[in-house]
Amino acid sequence: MKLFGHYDSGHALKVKFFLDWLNIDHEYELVDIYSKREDRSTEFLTASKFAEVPTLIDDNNYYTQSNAILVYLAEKFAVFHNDKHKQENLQWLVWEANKIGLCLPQLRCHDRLTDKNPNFKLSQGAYDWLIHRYRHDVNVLDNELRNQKFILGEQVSPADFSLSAYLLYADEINNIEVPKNVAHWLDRMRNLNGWQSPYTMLA
Ligand SMILES: N[C@@H](CCC(=O)N[C@@H](CS)C(=O)NCC(=O)O)C(=O)O
Repeated sequence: MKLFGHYDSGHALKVKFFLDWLNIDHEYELVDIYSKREDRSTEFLTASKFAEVPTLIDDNNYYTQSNAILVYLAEKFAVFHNDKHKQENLQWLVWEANKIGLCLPQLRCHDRLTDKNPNFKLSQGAYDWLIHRYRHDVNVLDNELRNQKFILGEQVSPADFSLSAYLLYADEINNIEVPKNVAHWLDRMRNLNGWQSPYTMLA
């Protein structure tokens, strides 16, 4: 199994942290996501339908889209307890892609990464809207976590790796607050086996 990623990618962090938590032996390769797409390696471009990280190669099959990769791995390593558990995970994985995964990556790129790509700079209107979206969505998450350790109860689930990934970079993003229940849950994520800073895990 081989994973392609980058330390600036919360999408890649979801998959790398999940593999490390599961203690699955795998190869890892850093892809320069700031390079021109056509300059990336042939192996990566062949495997990655969208030329993006994360991309996973397993048994000569190619997998892209972070949340879809989490589902593939959770199925392969029997992490879902039953159909209901899988469905509950899918609900949060789809929510993440449209909520936290919409606002935080763009805000972080705007605040931290415009030197690497000037196109990451947001207009004031887009910036204000994403901050507004974040504040609403993080409170949905905070409310859900008020009486439980992880998103689906007492045990960590694949959805936690997805929901937490960009929040684990929250201290790099200006003008956002992490509410109390979310902050405690992020501490629990950092206490799981396999956790290291993204800059170490995905170097
Ligand atoms: N929806 C995708 C997003 C993947 C994505 O946007 N990857 C970025 C890094 S976070 C990337 O590879 N960017 C390089 C490029 O687009 O050329 C997922 O969930 O995996």
